Amino acid sequence: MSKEREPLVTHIFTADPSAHVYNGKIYIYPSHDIAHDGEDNDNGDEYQMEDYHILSLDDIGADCVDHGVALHMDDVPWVSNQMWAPDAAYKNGKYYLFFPARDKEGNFRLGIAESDKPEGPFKPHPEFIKGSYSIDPAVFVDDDGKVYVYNGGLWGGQLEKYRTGKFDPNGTEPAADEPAVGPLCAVMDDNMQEYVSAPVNLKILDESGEPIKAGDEDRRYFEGPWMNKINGKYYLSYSTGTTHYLVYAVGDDPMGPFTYRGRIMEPVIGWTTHHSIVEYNGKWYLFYHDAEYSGGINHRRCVKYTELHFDDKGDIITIHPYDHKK
Ligand code: FUB
Repeated sequence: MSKEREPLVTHIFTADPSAHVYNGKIYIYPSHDIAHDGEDNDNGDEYQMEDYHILSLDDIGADCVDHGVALHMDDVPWVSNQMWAPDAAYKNGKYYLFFPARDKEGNFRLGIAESDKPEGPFKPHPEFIKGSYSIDPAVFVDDDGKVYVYNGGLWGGQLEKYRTGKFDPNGTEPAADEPAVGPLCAVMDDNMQEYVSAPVNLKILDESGEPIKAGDEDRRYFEGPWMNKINGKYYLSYSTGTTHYLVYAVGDDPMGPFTYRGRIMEPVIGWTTHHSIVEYNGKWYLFYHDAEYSGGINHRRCVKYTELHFDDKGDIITIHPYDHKK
């Protein structure tokens, strides 16, 4: 039985879980960490992933099913390496896997692969999405059917290298007192093939309506965006990277602006923290990963889940990931 705050599976290392409910089950679209002994650095070279396994739970608490390899980088013509955090979406009777990977020039791009089944196998589009860059796609289908792709990650994810609008290999983050770089958002065309227009950086504001500054590392966007619509409000959640928090900001429109609201989860074991939030049978769950099972090896992570609670103002109650062990 899969239990709350325990690894969903341990026969492979998994991370960056994107959870969705399809056909009454919870499907989890994670990265697949490979246990190698290569370098661990700020460029993310330790995350050498090559394929995706889709996981599913028939119910909360049920045994987790690994559906095997759903897509391998050898089957994607434009990919050179590092298939990082994916997400999935259902539209027009098909399932779409969105994934980041390095192209033949070594730049991260987003690709799409399609299937008739939520667990795949997925058939990749031959090219990456034109105009896409950086990592960590999160695909949100709004009630009107419009599909938004959120993404972006600093450092290894290259987001700060596009501040001029073009890739600059020497591009850096803004100064500490300047507005932070926001996550990207683009709208997909109805056929789920291309962006309708170029991605834009979203605004995340503080309680005074001022942009969160790059030096505010407890609150500024780093990577791993996720979008939920809850009681008509758009909850954008993300990782703060260097300070290792999962946090969220709320807005009235899927393209923002968003106002910072608080912390979802305190740091987990391991450098990265990356999550998704899903409603299942009237309860909310946070899917996340940590490196507890591998003894803290950053690139040997395990996906877990725990119930998420809101207070009566709609604020998320902060989770302390290891408090249940005290
Ligand atoms: O798994 C590789 C990278 O680590 C992801 O893209 C980031 O979000 C971080 O979890």
